[in-house]
Amino acid sequence: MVVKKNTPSKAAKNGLKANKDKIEPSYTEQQGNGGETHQQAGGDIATLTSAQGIPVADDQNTLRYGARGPALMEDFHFREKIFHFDHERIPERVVHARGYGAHGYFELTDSLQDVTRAAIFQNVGERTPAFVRFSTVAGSKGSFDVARDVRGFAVKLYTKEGNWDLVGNNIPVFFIQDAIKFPDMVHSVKPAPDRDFPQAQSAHDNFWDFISLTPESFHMIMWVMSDRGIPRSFRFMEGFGVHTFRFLDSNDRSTFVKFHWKPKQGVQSVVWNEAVKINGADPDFHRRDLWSAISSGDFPEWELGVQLFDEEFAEKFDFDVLDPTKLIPEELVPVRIVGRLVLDRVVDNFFAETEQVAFCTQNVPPGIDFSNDPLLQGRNFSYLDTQVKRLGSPNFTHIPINAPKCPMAHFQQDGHMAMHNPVGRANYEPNSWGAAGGPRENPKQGFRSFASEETGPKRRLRPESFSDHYSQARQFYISQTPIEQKHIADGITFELSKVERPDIRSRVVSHLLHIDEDLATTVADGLGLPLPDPAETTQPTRTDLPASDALSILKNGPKTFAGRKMGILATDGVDADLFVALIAALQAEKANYEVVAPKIGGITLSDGTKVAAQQKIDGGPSVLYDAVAILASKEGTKVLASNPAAKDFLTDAFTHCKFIGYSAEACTLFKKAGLADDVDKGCIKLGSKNDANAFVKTCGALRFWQREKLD
Ligand code: HDE
Repeated sequence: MVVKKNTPSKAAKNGLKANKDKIEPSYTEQQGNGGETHQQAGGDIATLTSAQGIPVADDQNTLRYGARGPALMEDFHFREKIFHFDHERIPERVVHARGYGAHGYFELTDSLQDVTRAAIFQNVGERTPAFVRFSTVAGSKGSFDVARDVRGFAVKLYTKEGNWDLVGNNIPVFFIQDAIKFPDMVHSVKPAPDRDFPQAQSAHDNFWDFISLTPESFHMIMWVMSDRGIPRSFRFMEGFGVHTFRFLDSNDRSTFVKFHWKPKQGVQSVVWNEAVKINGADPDFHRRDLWSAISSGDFPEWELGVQLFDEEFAEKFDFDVLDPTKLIPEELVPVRIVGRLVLDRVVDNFFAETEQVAFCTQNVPPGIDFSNDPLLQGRNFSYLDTQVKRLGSPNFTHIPINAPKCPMAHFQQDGHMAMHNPVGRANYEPNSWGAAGGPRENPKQGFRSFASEETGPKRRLRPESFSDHYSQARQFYISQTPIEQKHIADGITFELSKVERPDIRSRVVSHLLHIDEDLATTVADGLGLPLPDPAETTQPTRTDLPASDALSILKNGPKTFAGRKMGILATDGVDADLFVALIAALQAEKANYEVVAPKIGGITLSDGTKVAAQQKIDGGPSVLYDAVAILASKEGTKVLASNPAAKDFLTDAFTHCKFIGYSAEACTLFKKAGLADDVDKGCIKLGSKNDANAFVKTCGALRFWQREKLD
């Protein structure tokens, strides 16, 4: 019998050759030994080695006895390779499992020296390295991006006096008031224990059962059911520290502070029907967006704002500043902008950085301190635990992404995977070895807690000052535009229509009656449900809280199409002048585009120019774009009219209130899509190249909301 040795295919070899210049070293040492490339033996291409550095001669065949005989235990290369593969996974985060991170910096633009001694807030112009991880909460690591959910907005700031983790969300309030309810809340939204579904969604019995029995959650519910729960991308979200924190100045004088991140790109969301379709078309929609923006040099940026207030304000404010289900309206305490956060570098390795980054609310530098918010207190307890479980060792701070970038000196030692251990003789303190005895405490520069005075009996209780659950929910609702209010009603109706038990649906509506009667009636009507009695409550809803414009997305929308993406559905033979003018207008506006064509090979313009396509029509539905243009020749329109995906492209863009530019020849597609009678001012005919600029400017409004009928 002839024994043939299995060798890499010709194509694989050619591929290697063709990409020779691009081939990265297969393994780069993580920081710790200077980040040098590990192997460079011989020729242009590095020789494959084992993890021990032994050069590998054959990576295609296991060592075996005879041609068809058993594998041999002696095959250390096979053993090591499979062993390592078997151990590649670490537990995913118990919440916020699906996330995406990037590097950047924070730059101070307004000194906060007057209220905090934190090093990061002293010198205007100083930059502090940052790593940010955005996430959904409920879904597992492999779930889709555009779930209706809260988004995590966790920022690690590598300050000169240690790491500061501001572990926030894109919503300024939370579901619960006491950390002891967190496991229940999370269990209720995650898949049920018996069937292990639904995944990454809240539209089910367990979640709404818990919510309907937890009236304190209703303010947060209004936010999650609003368009804030389905952001367009991470770049277009606000971030909030949620809890009240303290700043401490050099005399340990305390000022309360709430943190805000405001996106320079503006806040923007998608609509629900669109979200559902995006998740099918591109489950990685948000991570792809962040990766593409940063890779193309369009660096997303947020302003850091602070709301500062003192005990006196806290005393007279309508709600308890320690209650995390409440916010402080910006009209009452303005947000002072003090810096900017820029994300300008994607990760080199997702696992090493984004997966292994470990945030802890306890990580605060001198000058920043906690308040007694019971949720924050519980979080301070929780995060260390979860990191040890996930990363497997108390030495997770030795992983480069978690290590401070300022000097560290302590006597902690050993443990799994310890990379830095004390040197010299003394590993304890106090000691009498003088300077050789290692670091000492520093009462002047070191972290000091605020010396608050606490009194009261030890017991379990929810303070009376936390008992108003509906007034701010109502305030949020009345601050929205009619379109946004409609989306909230639609969102709740959709979710409850997936709830099987009518009594749970009814119980939710009984709470909505305390928030807004019209909202409750609309939802009940949408469900075909008789209006229940209002839920029992000890606190009547306050109707004197004024609307706060800052709470609406649409009242604060961006006025430009910059950073947004147009989908240009184009065919062969399309007017070259018009096509070129549209691209130029988009580029002038700093907007992006993709060409969507019947064939991925691209199109030929009327003047014979070939243009590459980025998407074939069925792979590039209009839900992936902020606005669309349909540029077709007469012949090309016929091709589109017979293509169901092209009709969907148009009808979806229309249904989702997007601006639609179209060449005169593309009119036929409106007819074929059944929209001939519906053409409105959001559908803009591009008669000549001169219309392109005006069209792109119009797209700055992002949606033509007039199209969405209000009942
Ligand atoms: Fe978290 N949360 N959380 N959380 N949280 C975690 O830590 C927890 C809460 C937030 O991108 C866990 O590393 C408790 C509020 C973000 O890595 C865990 C309570 C807010 C992230 C944990 C809360 C957050 C987490 C899970 C109730 C907004 C992702 C994995 C008291 C202000 C960070 C991990 C990342 C992650 C506990 C409530 C934000 C288990 C006990 C409120 C953005 O430690």
